[in-house]
Amino acid sequence: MSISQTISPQIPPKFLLEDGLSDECKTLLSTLRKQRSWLASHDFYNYQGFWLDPRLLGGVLACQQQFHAQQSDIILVTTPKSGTTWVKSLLFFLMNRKKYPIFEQDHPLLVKNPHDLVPFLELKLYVDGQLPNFSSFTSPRLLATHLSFGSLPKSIHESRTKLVYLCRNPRDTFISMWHFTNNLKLDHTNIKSIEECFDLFCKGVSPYGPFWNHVLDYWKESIEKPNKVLFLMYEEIKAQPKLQLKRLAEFLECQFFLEEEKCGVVDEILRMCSFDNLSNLEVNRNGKLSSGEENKVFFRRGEVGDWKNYFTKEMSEKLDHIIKQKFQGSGLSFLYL
Ligand code: PAP
Repeated sequence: MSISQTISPQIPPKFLLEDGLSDECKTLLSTLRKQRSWLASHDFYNYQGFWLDPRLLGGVLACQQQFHAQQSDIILVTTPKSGTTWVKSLLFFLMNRKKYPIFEQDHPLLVKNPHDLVPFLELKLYVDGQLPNFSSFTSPRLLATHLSFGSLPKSIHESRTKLVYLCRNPRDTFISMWHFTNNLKLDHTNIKSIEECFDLFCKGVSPYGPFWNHVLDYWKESIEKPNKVLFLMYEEIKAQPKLQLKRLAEFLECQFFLEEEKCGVVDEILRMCSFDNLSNLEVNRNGKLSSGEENKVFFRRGEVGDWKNYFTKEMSEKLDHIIKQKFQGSGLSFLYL
């Protein structure tokens, strides 16, 4: 499939627009290491060890300086394209099942995209450097971020805030990221090839990359502080959705009652959040996020193993070699199919 077939013209999300970089960001950017990025229009900058689109820096700085975590906050942290949309919806159903009973016809997830209900700190709430208004959030606040462990706002480390971490095997993550980046491009004539992006990914240059540092930092933290960080993998949720949802509920101390299980609540949450169901809702077929992206760009294939349609033998070997080296001794391994 050629990438041009998958592109639809759309309004670029706010964080990709040219203007609006504060003087603080411009000064900081001038001191940071840069690398050519997946986007032809500008470079990535290395901030605190991770590669960032410069237009995200304002949001990152603002949330680092201004976000005050509450003890009851629940923050979903993910590597980009690891299934964030899916787990946001699972979290929202799970934590709000008293307020919004699962079987009701007017559940918010039927009319809103999960990204609007569980917003990203640095991409949505603090994107213009503004202090967001949290007044509509009820406790526990459900929030999300792609930030690396070391770049999280200090108050998250210092509070009892729980972190749910999600990652995905690097091959499918890369393919999903490549499609998504191409869909976000403003100038479709300047599309970078899969080979070029793969080369950058292998060098650690990807949104919020290096991929392996992001994953390893949270993995280690989840082992050291299992009550603070729950480590989830896309492939494991695919393979054993019920088990993983119950694990999530247990970690967040909101286990399912026997009565709920008997009534089919667990199965219904999984059905509602399934790729088929979510991607076919009118809001996700034709709606847009408040930040401008079309909701449908968050739903592509939703499978494990799509990498097989793109990876050559050489690509698999090269990435395997890197992953083996980076994850050696960590006890962590990925599932590819
Ligand atoms: P983000 O980082 O921009 O928030 P994220 O939701 O993490 O994106 O990743 C999108 C991927 O999750 C897509 O994968 P694909 O490109 O390989 O298809 C998307 O299809 C997949 N996805 C979205 N919703 C679901 C779901 N309900 N179940 C399984 N996969 C899903």
